Amino acid sequence: MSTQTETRAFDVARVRADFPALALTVHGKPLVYLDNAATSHKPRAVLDAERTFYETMNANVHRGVHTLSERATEAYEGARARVARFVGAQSADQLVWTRGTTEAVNLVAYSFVRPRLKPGDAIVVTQLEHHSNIVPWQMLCAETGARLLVAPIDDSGAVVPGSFERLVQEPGVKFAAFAHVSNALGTVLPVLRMTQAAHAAGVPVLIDGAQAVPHMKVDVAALDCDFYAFSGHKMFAPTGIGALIGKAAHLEAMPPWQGGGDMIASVSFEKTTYNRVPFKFEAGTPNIAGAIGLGAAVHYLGAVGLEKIARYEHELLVYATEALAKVPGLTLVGTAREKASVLSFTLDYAHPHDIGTILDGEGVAIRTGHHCAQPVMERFGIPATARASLAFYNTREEIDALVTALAKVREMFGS
Ligand code: C6P
Repeated sequence: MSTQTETRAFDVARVRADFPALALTVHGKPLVYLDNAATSHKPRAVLDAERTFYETMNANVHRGVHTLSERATEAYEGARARVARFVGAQSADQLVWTRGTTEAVNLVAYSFVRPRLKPGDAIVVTQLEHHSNIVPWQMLCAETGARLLVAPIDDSGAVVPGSFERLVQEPGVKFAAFAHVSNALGTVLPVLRMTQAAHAAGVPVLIDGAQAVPHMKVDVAALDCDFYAFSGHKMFAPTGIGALIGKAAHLEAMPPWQGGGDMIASVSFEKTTYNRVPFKFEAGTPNIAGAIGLGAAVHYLGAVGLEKIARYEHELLVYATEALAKVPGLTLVGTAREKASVLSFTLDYAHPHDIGTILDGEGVAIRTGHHCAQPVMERFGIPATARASLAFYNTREEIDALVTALAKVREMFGS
């Protein structure tokens, strides 16, 4: 695709101008930011929304009758409605604000799954999961005597066909949790099929959408998943805010998990009654500015257009995959047919940490290591990879800069 066609389909230069951090230089070189799976940069619309909150309505929510508190509450609840709509939830009450994906998974583990487990029961995950979709389940298993069953992945990094479907049918399986998109490899999991298979076996599911929501249109109602978790900071919103979407009936039936202000209806030493959903899961003063920032981020994404973003990123991923294939000694780890925005690789003459350091010297930011997905590394028999992860503001020129910087690594380490 020529730059001209690219411009017509999707004006990447215009989008880039919205992100102040993309104009940074690092070690005297223009920043080439390819670490979007770790966290994304923020458009001015998000930065402005946070600033406007603090400058024009800073107050606590749900508490005051004064004007600022009413303004803050309106903006905060408006953001909840907007974010819920963005992922296809039928009601804003289905969205519980959390600190991010990690907290959302832990909430479900503690409040929904824990009371259902007895010794010998099981939870199904996949080998692709991020640690935050493994460890909370392991902690529950250790506490209750339940088992963790793991659907394996094949050499391409896709879940072995039929393995998940078989595991959810095993006796005693009470829950299944799996990623929508793998952060370590970029594999897109067949989440609709997996949800249907789990439901056919009577097993509720949680989908970890941390790496999906920034890259594709997500519709939780169409997926019919029981829970869907995601983080604001990976989708161009501030850190410290994220969401759990839950089916209304589940959220109603679940006990609260943290006690404190705002999650109660009334408190006395004899008896405390809880607030309604979703507030009963939101103890304490929330991240008000963060929620408003996330609301602004989804408004921004909606204006750019998720379909356009997905198409552009797919083309960029194909371009990057072809470009990296030409780098001598480079092995791409994760070659599943369905992939989104992640290129994990090794070089047979340099350790990933050395690759990352040399690339940084060239202004190219990638992540190196196990990416909080050590079982994935173990599956491929490697300790770490170098990972370039894309967002819709990245360009072909930046992929070329990555390839040029990799040539420097070869100069220094290659034979
Ligand atoms: N992955 C990465 O570099 P939090 O930290 O709660 O916002 O998100 C955790 C998380 C959960 N699931 C997936 C699939 C993820 O990718 C992440 C975060 C980052 O890959 C930081 S470790």
